Amino acid sequence: MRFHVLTLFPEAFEGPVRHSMLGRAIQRGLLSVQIIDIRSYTHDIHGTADDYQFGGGHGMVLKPEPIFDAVSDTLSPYPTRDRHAFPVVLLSPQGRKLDQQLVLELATAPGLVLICGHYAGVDERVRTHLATHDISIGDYVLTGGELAAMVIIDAVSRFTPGVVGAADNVQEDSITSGLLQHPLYTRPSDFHGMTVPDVLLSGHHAQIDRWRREESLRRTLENRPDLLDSADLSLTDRAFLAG
Ligand code: 6GU
Repeated sequence: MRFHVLTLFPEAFEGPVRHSMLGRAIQRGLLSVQIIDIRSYTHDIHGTADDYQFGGGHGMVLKPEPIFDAVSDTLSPYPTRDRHAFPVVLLSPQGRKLDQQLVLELATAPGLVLICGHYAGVDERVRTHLATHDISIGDYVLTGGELAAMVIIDAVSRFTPGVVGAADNVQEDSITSGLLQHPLYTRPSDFHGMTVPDVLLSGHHAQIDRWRREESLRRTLENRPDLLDSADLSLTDRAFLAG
């Protein structure tokens, strides 16, 4: 998977993307993350990437030309067929809210172009004539699209074969299966009087599976009842939730 990020703040990506699991995947050649400074596509000596908005009002708007030129340059090395399959994602609070289904959809592409918005916003022609997707990561406002781009890079990378190990099987993600994950414990079994539930130490696998299922159901009901509508629930699950 190849990520190409257009940003006014290239420094923001120096640490985060190269650390940990993603850093190792980059070193192993499974992923690449190219950071493109939008300002390097400006033509005046001040590197002006933004301008006043037509119609008046507070806040500067990112100009279209540097962004169109940067995307065009970014895609030019790819064969025409791949260029058409390449999502060009605008990150903005006006976009469709990211969820695991959209992550999976993006993960099927050969790569992604991620455009980080800033200031009051981006010239609308970027959204209507350049971007194929407009994505928000949630109902809150960030100062820019950089953190949102990193969220997408992280979530999409998990679906690139080899990035996460078998132990972190992406098909078994609790969110993919529709329920929140059950509680996890490791040693010691008694930590300053905070003990591990007996059933987990019992060796009774059927009882352990039932306990985990019920804890998942309890947690989902408490924190994300909306997920229960589309979860695959057995009659036993329904009885537990009703009780
Ligand atoms: Cl993609 N950008 C900004 N600026 N704020 C956001 C967002 C994106 N997603 C949620 N809030």
